[in-house]
Amino acid sequence: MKKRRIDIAVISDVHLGTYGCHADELIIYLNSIQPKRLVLNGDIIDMWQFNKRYFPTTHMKVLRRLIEMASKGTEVYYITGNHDETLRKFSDTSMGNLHIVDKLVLNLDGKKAWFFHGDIFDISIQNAKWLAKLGGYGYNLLIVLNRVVNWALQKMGSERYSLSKRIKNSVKGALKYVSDFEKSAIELAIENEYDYVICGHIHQPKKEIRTTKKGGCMYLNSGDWVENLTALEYSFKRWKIYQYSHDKLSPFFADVELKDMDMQELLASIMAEKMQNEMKGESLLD
Ligand SMILES: [Mn+2]
Repeated sequence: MKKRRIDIAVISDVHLGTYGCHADELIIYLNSIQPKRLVLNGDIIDMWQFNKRYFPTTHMKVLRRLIEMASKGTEVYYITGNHDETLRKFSDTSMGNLHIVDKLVLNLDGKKAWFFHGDIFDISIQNAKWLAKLGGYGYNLLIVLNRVVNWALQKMGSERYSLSKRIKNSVKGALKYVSDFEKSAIELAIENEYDYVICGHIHQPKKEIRTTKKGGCMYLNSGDWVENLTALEYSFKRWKIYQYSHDKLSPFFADVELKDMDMQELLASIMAEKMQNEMKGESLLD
């Protein structure tokens, strides 16, 4: 099967290292594409959960595949999120085609695209107005603010701010949060004259053109690989939402090596072979 050639693929909220992560499906997706640029828009590796010591082979394989893509010529941008904020120490460093950043601006066929994870809105979602005035400076300020609040919460013995918990607590609250999030991202993007604003974080895939009194902008969200199994793809000057569940070709890209790694199956086949040989040996002796 030929891999699909696309200009840009965007994924986010993979949460490697957690039970909810659909790593197998993600590997199949990554095997099916050959993007010029791959944007990992935050929460790829979930470092909040690392103390649980869960990191299966398939999750490792996702990382290997990403590195392989970078080594084969894809420009890979790892934008840090809140669950992988530990990597913010390495922001603005590059290793070959792999770049670690906090946010990214790309020129797409003459249009300005702004990529960031979106956790900057966690603490001050109501304050997009003054935030917009601060521009890029406000973004960095909010990253620090979020970090300080989380640090303080942990010091006081309570859990750090968790969006998923908040969403689970009330459906109504969650809906409001999502719409506030989208509104903040759009206002901020219009204020800064971006044509596209591309986020993750809220696990809600979306593509929508929005206008305010000040102008218009396309809002995009790549969704997640926990529940929605979605990505964003940019080719031929347009954006599309990719949905794994609608991809009829995905079975053809299942990783052979990955299947071989099913240890139980592998052990069973080794045992079966061994038993057969032993039986043959016995019958020879007879
Ligand atoms: Mn997040």
